[in-house]
Parts: sequence; C-alpha cells; structure tokens
Amino acid sequence: MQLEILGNTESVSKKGNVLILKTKEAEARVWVYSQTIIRISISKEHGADTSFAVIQKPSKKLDYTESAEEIVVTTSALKLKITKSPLRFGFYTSDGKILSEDDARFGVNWQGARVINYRKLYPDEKFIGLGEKTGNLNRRGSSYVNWNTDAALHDVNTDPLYKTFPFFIGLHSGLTYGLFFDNTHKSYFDFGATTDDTMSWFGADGGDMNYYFFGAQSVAQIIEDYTWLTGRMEMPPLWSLGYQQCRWSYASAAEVLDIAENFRKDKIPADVIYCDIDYMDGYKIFTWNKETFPDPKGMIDKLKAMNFHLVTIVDPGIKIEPGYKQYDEGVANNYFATYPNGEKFTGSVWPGRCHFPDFFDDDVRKWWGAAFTALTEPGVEGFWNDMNEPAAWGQDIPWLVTFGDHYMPEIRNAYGMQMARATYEGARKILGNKRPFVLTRAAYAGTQRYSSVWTGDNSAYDAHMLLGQRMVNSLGITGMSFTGVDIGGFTGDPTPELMVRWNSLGLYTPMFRNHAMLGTKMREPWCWGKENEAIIKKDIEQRYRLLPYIYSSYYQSHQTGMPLSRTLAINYTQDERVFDVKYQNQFLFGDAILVAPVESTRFTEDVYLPHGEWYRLSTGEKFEGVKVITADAPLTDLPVFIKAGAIIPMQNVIQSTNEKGDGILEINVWYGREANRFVYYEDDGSSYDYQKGVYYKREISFYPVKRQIELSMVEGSFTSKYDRIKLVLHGFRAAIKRLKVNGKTSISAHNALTFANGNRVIIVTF
Ligand code: MIG
Repeated sequence: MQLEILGNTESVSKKGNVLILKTKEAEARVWVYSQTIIRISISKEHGADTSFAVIQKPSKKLDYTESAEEIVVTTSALKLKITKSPLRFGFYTSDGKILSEDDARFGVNWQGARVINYRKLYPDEKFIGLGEKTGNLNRRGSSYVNWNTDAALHDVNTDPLYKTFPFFIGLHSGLTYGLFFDNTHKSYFDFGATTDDTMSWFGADGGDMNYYFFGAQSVAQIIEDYTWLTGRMEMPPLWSLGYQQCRWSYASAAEVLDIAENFRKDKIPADVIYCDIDYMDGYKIFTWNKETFPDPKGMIDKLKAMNFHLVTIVDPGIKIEPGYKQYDEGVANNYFATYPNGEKFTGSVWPGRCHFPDFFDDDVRKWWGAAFTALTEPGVEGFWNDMNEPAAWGQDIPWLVTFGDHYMPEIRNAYGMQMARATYEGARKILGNKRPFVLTRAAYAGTQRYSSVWTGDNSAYDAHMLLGQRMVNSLGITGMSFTGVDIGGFTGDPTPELMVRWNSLGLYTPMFRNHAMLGTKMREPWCWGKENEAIIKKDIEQRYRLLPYIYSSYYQSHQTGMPLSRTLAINYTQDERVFDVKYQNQFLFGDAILVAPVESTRFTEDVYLPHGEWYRLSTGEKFEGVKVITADAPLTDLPVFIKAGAIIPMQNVIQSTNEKGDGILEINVWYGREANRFVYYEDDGSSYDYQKGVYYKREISFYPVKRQIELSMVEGSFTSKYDRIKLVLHGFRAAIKRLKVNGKTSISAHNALTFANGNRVIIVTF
C-alpha cells in the first residue's frame, strides 16, 4: 500500500470565495463559513460537493495574506495559518493562541484510499463528542470506529454502535475548538489512544479529508455553530414529551387497549403507546395483522378517547412477495438496492427474504413517504424507524451492494438518516399542519432535522443505565437533543430497584420511554408491586409537572441547538472535576436542574456540585458549589439539585398532555445571589403555526439586589393555556419588593404574599 503525505504547495489561487492550494498529491480547498467556522476539503479528485449533514453555504468573503512561507486566512475570531512547504494547517484565536494544528510531520496523508489527518496532541488536551459512543465523557485515550451497526447485546465497551456523528470538541490550555469530519465512509477517531502521546488522528476508508473547524471560545457556542451548520430540531409534538410505554410487542389491539386503560385506571400519566413489529401482517411494512389488529382505526379511536397517541414501528426490509404492494411497486420502479450487475440485493430480516429501498434516491423517499397513509389513515402520528443501519440477519451485508452510484461502504453511515428523512418528509406531507413524531435507531450528523433517536438495545443492569446517560449527554453535544434510552434496559429483566431507579432518571431524559425485549417480564409501572408502582407514578407525575420547563427547554434546542441533557462539560468546561469518572454521568437537565444518576444498589452517593449554589430539590437544603457532597439517594429520591437563581415553570399533574389542568402556570424561583432570566415558551404543541408567530413567549427575570421579579411583555399571538400565574419562591429569606408585569405595571408585592407549603406564594391574574 502506498503512503502519500501531503507535500509542498505548488500553486495558490482564489476562485470566488474558495482558496485553492495544489500539491503534487492533492488539492486543498478552504472556505470561510462564518467568523468562527472554516472548512477545509482536501482531495485527490474533488467531485460534486454534496453533504447529507450540512445545510449552510460558505460566506462570500475570504480574506487572506500570503508570504513566501505561509498564507493566513483571517476572520474576526480566527486565524488559519497555512504553511506552504509542506502543506499544513493550524488554527489560532484572533489573538494568536494555538487551538489545533496538523502534526508537522504527517499532516494529511493517504494509505491507499484511506485518508487520515494526524494532529498535534496537547498534553492537557481533552476530547468530548462523537455522539452515541461507549466509554468516558473525556474520550482522551480512546479510539472509535463509525460504521452503523445493529449492536444487539452491546455491552458498556462495544464499538461501533448504531450511529455516526463524526464531530468532537477539543479542550486544552483553557481553550475550546470543534471539528466535524463530514465523511460517510467508515471512519476512525483516535484521541491519543496509542502510547505515542504526540498525536491524535481521524480518518476514513475513502472519500475526502473534508472537515469544518469551529473556533468559538465556549462549548455552548460551538454547539450553536455546529447546529447552525447541520440544522436544528423543529418543535416536537408536545405529546411525545409525555411518558411513553413500549414493548416488543403488545400482541393484539386488545392488549394495547388494556395497557392504556390500566394507566388511566391507576392514574399514572402517559401519552404514548407503541406497536412493535407484531402489529404487521407477516412483518410486511405498511400492513396490519388482520387477526390481532382487525380494526386499527377502531383501536386508535379508543386510544385517542383515552388521550393516547400510537407510534408504530417500520423497518426498511421489504418482503419479497409478489402481490404485496410495496414489493410490486419497488420492483416495477427499481427502487431497491442492487448488486453492481443490476440484480436486486436480497437479505433476510423479520419478514424473511427482503429487498431494501434505496433511500438515497429522491423518488424512493417520496414513494416511501407516501406509503405512510396506511398508518396515518387509521390515526398513527408517530413513526419508529428500526433496523436501518441497515441490519439483516448475518454479520454483514456484502459491500458490493449499491445505492445509485454509491457502493454501500461509501454511504452506509447515512442510510438510516435518509430513511428517517423519507419518513419525516412523507409524514409531514400527509399530516398537513400536524407535527409527526419520528424516532430512528441509525443516524448520521444532521439527523436532528428529521427525527429523535434512541440508543438501541441496552441491557438491564446498572452500568448500562449510567452508560445510557452518558450517551444521551454526548448525543446532545452533537446536535441531537431529542434522545432517549430504553428505560429498564431492553435485554434482560431489571430488578425492581433498578426499574424504579431507572424510571426516576428517565423522567429527566429528553425522551421518556419504557421499552423491553420479547420474552422479558412485563415492564409497565404496575408490574413491580404497589409500593414501587407508587414511586414510579410519583416520578412520572414529576415529569408532567415539569413539562412547561421541558417544552421551553426544547425551544432552546430549536433556537440554538442547546440540548436538553447537558453534560457538565458544557457549562463548567474548565472545571477538571466534571470529567472525573466518578462524576462524569452528572448533567444539567435544561438550564437549572442538576441530576446525579445513581446505581440501584447504592443509597447514598457522592455528588459534585460545580460553581454556584445549589438546592436539593426534595428537601430545599442549600449547598455551596465547587464541592463534593454525600447525598442520600433512596429509591424514592434521586439526587436532583436546583441551581440558585433558577426559574422553573411547572404545572399541576395531568394524566396526559391533552388535558388542560387547573390553568395555573407555576413559576418557581430559587433564591440566588446573581440575577437570572428564563425564556418561557408555549405554543399549541401540535401544529406548525408557531413558525408563523403563533406562540407565546415571555422572559421571566429575577433581580436579587432589587428583590424584583419581572414578567416581560408577551411576544407572539398564541393565547396561553394557563389563565393564571402563581409565583412560588424557594429559599427567600425576605419577601420580594416588586413584581413587574408587562413592562409597565409595577406593583408592590408585599400585600400579595401568602404562605403555602412553607413557600411564599403570589398569585397573579392577568
Ligand atoms: O431484531 O422490533 O432495537 O427496540 O424492539 C430486533 C423488535 C428488532 C430491535 C430494536 C428494538 C425492537 C426490536 N428490534
């Protein structure tokens, strides 16, 4: 195999907004995307410039200076120093601090078709990111492969898994940078995993050395930039944020209805129930089993009457069976993946021998999307995409399989994303102004535009619960905010303690779904004895209490890409202790709720509270930050802390998001020394009218020195579903002095104070 290292620059030119540098081996192109984002693409043979992930175009401007030795590309925030001989790239802050640079010796090189970038590794450098990966929060010392895989039975070290997010953030010398390697081939990341401590590297089996460098000086800003580049999620349907109950499988309509009824009978809030593969006729996609689900519409109507939404699974494999609509149409139109000789590729999955739609093709996506009427007509609004790595029985799919012009190895990692896209676009069209819920197992960078994700087949043991939380936190770094794990663990049977504990953590997961594998014990909240059911119920109720806060936090994801579940590395980047393996699973849920996951066998836990002051949610006890505390952690009370100054809107317990509740929006404020604000957001929770200004948004601010709370004017034309606001003040030693509503009205708050549950309460009617 030939090794070629990028050599000396032979020519430099600028064509419009792209700077072009040629060496004997290849051509490097440089674009500025924003003041903090620069793209470099190095290729021996630049082809069409396409991306599944990126939705932005480069800026029209590129400023650079050139000397005999180097070229410097400058933005207001960054300097890219390009050394000409040999051609090497180094990124600096505008004031000249080095962020990241090529290894001077090896830089970019090729080993055959494989393209690699060796980069200098700094002694204190840490790495976070790559989305759904096993291992520690700090990925220093680890290496990973991206090759979307049906990783059934994966353990806490398995790699690769289902998804590909070739984006990481590097941290060193008090600085931050990000790097997105936009390449769908099998790819590799090595964060200093070898004993050579001088280099980190990444590369791919083929394609171009095509990456985006992010130079913003905070993790939050880098996430904002990355999601500007690759897109952000739309507002999710509110019902999908409620409790979701799933199982492989509820075997009949009667069982589905029975489960739903049980939630209502036991007054356990829930919004969603799922049909896994057994609802279909012989696992044929877009069909219903006539015996077990004879009247889907009748069933769904009954579910709707109980305020339940139904989500159904779809797999990519289309059964080979003449007479089956999807098969006939797929064959007639050549919609399936083939071998190079045009023969259709056949693989076996649940339905038996199958062909696989080429989701990379526009027509195929349209055809697939339109087929969802079989599900939407009876009333399904949620679509669960499984097996889309793609998976078939056996270890692998022949690498000869072609999708259009591409062999599978070139684009396998984007197949699941394109299936989710087809599903989303189809459902979007059919449902008109209604928001679909899409959930996918396989994904590539940018999938947040189409779908939520879950972490696949986890297992019912503690280490997997903790791993799942790290994965959710890590997915958040890579633009995926709407994420979840199978609560309880897919494989195996959790102990009652694990089930209760996992559920108490699950309520603080962006997607709150209980799911279990075929053959495991039943998992629903009432399967664990009366006492445990009561705890589970209370925790699910807490989820519903928090929905106004959760929904507002999703608005942040929609606006800025900031995820719901935030590793502490986002806000406390320079604090070494948040990377300590002991505390690495802790996270902020939204702006202000710190959650410390605890194994089900431990009833006290060391918790690291970062900078600031913190209140234990359950007791009101206050703690100084930058300290480790030992927290009680009985199964009834997961250690959850509220940041001083926090503003958290809540509502009363409702049984589903369809219920109006008591009409009171409860704004909870925890006293803190620093001023704080929270953007409260609400809309109809189900349509796209919010994109036309039909929303309700106001800023809630707390000023400790003035002892003032302010509710700003409302922005948007939506009428809030709450007709009263109640302020609940926690940890205030003295009353607030002033309450300012809508900018103008300023009233003295003293007289309005009453006491309830030890907290001072003001009721404001507007
Ligand atoms: O071969 O549809 O990860 O959530 O329950 C297994 C059955 C196929 C794998 C998914 C899991 C789902 C299961 N599926």
